[in-house]
Amino acid sequence: MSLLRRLSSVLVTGGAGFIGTNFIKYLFRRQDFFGRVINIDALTYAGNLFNLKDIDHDFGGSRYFFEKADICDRAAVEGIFDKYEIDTVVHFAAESHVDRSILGPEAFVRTNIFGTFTLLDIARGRWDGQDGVLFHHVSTDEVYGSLDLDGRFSEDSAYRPRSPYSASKAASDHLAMAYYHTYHLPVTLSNCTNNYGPYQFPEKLIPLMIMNMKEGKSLPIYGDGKNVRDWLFVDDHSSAIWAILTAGVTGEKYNIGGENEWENRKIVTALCEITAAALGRPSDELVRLMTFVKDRPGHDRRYAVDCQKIQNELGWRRQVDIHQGLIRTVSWYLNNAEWIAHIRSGEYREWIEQNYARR
Ligand code: NAD
Ligand code: TDX
Repeated sequence: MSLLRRLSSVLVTGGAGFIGTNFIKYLFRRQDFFGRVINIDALTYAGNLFNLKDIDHDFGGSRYFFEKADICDRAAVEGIFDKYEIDTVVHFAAESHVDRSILGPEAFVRTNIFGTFTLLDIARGRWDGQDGVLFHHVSTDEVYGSLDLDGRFSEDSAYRPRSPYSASKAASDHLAMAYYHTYHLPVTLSNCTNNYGPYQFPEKLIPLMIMNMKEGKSLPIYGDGKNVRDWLFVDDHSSAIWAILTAGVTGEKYNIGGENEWENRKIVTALCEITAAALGRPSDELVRLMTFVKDRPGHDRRYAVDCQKIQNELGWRRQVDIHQGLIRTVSWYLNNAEWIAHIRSGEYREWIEQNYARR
């Protein structure tokens, strides 16, 4: 049996975002993680350090460090690499919302392509020939394009991105693999389906719907609502990344999926039932809020991935079933009014400035 790779000084980019936050919490919950985490985040609209108040309280200054930095800023990132002797990069930082990429693609090209290039290039320079280091690039199933009713994407499927977001992620995937093939940078890559769970910015389908239900606002369903997404609870994404970091093979890519395909209108109906039960209201009242609106331009019809490779080679399995995951998610959003108020008001930025100014 091969030994698991040890993680000592882990640079998490975009750790103040949805998946990055959940991943950092996941690492510190693990009994077999003894390393430290350096979270670098530019704190865009999607980054919220308030998410990690507990981690900062328990581990700040000893095993957890935050550095406000833009991944496109070479000098800043080089300084952080040197200061913390980074041996592992888990690269989440990105512009992540498809609708925003349609309205303003430039930020996506900048952060997702140039930012990823900058990180890869710094890792290449700093790690030149070093053993035991790893750059893990976190990506999406959207790079493969859109499916009809049948079939699933495998790791060998061709890239056919169709939105500025997925095109920018596809470019970043190609850069990561190019750094492996050309410069022998130890790289792994994962392409995951739609995540859901706590701390997701309420522009994405599931948190937006829960918050609108709570406030009695309409629930906008794009097009005919028959687009299909495969949903994975965010902690299952974290455990898959852990499996890759500790046992993945460099130069390999791994699909990660929930094997949980839902039409949008059906998942929103399920959310109406769960949220109604939690609020003690009749579900019909919430279902009536569903409103079919103009479709997203270039809206991908269906995503689904074959994730047998990570299951067979690394022994990863999804743990959270969709019904339980949705109940946990609804309950989190209904019980975290303070987080929602922060994210909406921008107050959390003041909190960051006050708290981090003292360091
Ligand atoms: P998110 O938008 O919630 O968080 C992104 C984080 O990156 C934020 O904290 C933001 O401040 C930070 N950031 C943005 N630009 C930056 C820059 N230039 N420099 C430094 N930090 C910057 O995104 P998410 O949903 O947590 O997604 C994380 C990663 O996972 C992304 O790479 C995304 O493509 C990928 N992914 C997401 C999903 C999903 O369903 N959300 C699924 C598959 C893959
Ligand atoms: O108001 C809405 N109404 C609606 O019908 C919103 C916000 C979305 N939708 C539809 C569009 C999609 O078919 O719901 C589906 C899910 O939409 P999003 O939550 O915006 O996610 P998606 O576009 O599928 O992309 C997500 O999953 C893959 C993440 O945002 C990406 O970062 C990730 O790579």
